[in-house]
Amino acid sequence: MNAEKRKKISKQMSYVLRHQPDSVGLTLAPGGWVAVDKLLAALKISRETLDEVVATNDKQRFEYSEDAMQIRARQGHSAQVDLQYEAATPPDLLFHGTATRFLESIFEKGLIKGERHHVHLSTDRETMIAVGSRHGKPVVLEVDAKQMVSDGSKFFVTGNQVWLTDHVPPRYLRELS
Ligand code: HQG
Repeated sequence: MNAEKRKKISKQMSYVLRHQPDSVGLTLAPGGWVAVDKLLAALKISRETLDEVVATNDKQRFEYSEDAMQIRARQGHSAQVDLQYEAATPPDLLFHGTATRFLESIFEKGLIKGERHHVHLSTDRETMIAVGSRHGKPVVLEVDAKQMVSDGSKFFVTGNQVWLTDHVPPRYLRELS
């Protein structure tokens, strides 16, 4: 399968597993899980194809259950589902990539999750530049996760090292030059 074909299937999977499972007659079980055989039937692809897309996905967006009978998106959902993340203690500093055009609003309201379940943060500045570039001229914000934890914020980490939280108030944010 070529990279273009893999990307197309990955996008379909993101749509179904994060946003609109009902568009193909599926529902997400707690944790965001869907039976693999149902997803294969819905997307009309083989298990071999699915395995290849999951294994080669640039951001490791999807994961199988331990018995490999179920699959889910690791994060990024807007569909209503209890994702059952377990709280974890983040590193002292995290980063968020965004576009310069959002900064004024971000320093007014903080980082908000919008349609998604959480605000997405990372330990990796480089990745965050790429994430910000999706929206315009990229800029990276430093998040004082240590202070947030001591002030009572909860964090979650996904299997591909994306850190999630509910809201980052402006006082914990600093623009990196
Ligand atoms: C911004 C990708 C104005 C926020 C990435 C972002 C990520 C505000 C945009 C994942 C704001 C939302 C998520 C405020 C936040 N005022 N703008 N108060 N607070 N924003 O796509 O973080 O490829 O929903 O900075 O790798 O860009 O999909 O979130 O620019 O992990 O797997 O509003 O999506 O992963 O955009 O990206 P998004 P995001 P995937």
